[in-house]
Amino acid sequence: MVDVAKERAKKGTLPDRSAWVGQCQHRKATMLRKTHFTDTPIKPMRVYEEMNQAFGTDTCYVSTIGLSQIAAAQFLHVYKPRHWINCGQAGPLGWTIPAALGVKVADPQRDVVAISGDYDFQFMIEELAVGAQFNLPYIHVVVNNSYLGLIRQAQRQFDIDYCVQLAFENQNSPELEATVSIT
Ligand SMILES: Cc1ncc(C[n+]2csc(CCOP(=O)(O)OP(=O)(O)O)c2C)c(N)n1
Ligand SMILES: [Mg+2]
Repeated sequence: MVDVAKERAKKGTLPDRSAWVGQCQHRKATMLRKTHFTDTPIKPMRVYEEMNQAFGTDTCYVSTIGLSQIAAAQFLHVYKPRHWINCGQAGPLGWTIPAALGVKVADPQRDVVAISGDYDFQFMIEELAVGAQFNLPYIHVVVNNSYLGLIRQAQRQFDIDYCVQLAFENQNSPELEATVSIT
């Protein structure tokens, strides 16, 4: 595709999209959404604000699917190519932990930060032990809303609330540390 585009540019037949690019850049610079909420419990937007402050411009984010991933794609600042590792936005739950470990193996110098919803995180939680066994350090941020949030949202908005249970009491990190010996 790039080759074809280059050829067309040479011939002068490539459409000029610079006005559209300019509009997008203007919207990005002026229409950022509010993140500075001070509510308790913490609002997800505030999580991303804190992440943007805590993690540097070299950070490589890994995520899979869910409200947490969709919001991450919109709120997190990614500064380099191939530093937003994602399986096509609608991926298989559980992918995040093994994918983060894979990125770390492929490039041990990378600062890897994974971001999951609570359900994605627990889907293949046993992989944390693999990370510990092979000494693959990375940071995992879990946005825990005790819900399959993306599915619950569809239930409520599209009137398909057929009493399918999507809320669940789940793990929290002190219990995890005790169970899998990971900090
Ligand atoms: C293996 C698999 N099963 C089901 C789904 C459908 N699905 C997409 S998001 C989601 C809920 C995710 O919940 P959570 O990880 O807690 O994220 P949240 O939306 O709450 O942020 C489900 C069940 C999927 N993508 N992959
Ligand atoms: Mg959730």
